[in-house]
Amino acid sequence: MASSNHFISFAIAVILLPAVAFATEYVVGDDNGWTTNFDYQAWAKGKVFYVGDTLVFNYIAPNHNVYKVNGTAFNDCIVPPDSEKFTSGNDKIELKTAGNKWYLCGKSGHCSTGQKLSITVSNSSAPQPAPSSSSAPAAIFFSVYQVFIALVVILGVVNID
Ligand SMILES: *[C@@H]1O[C@H](CO)[C@@H](O)[C@H](O)[C@H]1NC(C)=O
Ligand SMILES: *[C@@H]1O[C@H](CO)[C@@H](O)[C@H](O)[C@H]1NC(C)=O
Ligand SMILES: [Cu+2]
Repeated sequence: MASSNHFISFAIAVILLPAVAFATEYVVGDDNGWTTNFDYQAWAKGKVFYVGDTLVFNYIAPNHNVYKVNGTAFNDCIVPPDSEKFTSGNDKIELKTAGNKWYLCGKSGHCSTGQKLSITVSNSSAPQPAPSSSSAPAAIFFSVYQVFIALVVILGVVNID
């Protein structure tokens, strides 16, 4: 009895997990934080960013900032006047849509010395969560079926004399 309860709890957890577990928080530059003279393209290389993930920019507040810009501004290290700006020093930016995203520091000379990050965000509906959430109902069905059969056997309901 206890084991069937455990199994059902486990099965429910398996269904609920993908929604939460795959939202990753990325600290940009890891322990280096958001600074000049760091290769953020090398940092981003090999990482796969999904919609729902979050970027965290850590820096000492007045010394840097984060602007979300477009590709042209990124390449030229300029900040268009209408750009979204972050200044807290612990800026958490959720990746809400798929596509290319560009960020840079607006302090004079910082972008041109490497304080810029470009990433590509993928639709989260892509490969990861899909298989586990679609196989979970089948797992529950079979476990319930097995528990039922076990009960039938234990209770001796199949006493066909
Ligand atoms: C980037 O933004 C600037 C200023 O808002 C604009 O003039 C330019 O056309 C934009 N470039 C692209 C590729 O969207
Ligand atoms: C992401 O998914 C949305 C809705 O399913 C779609 O409209 C959009 O084009 C997709 N974007 C990319 C980059 O695949
Ligand atoms: Cu800076």
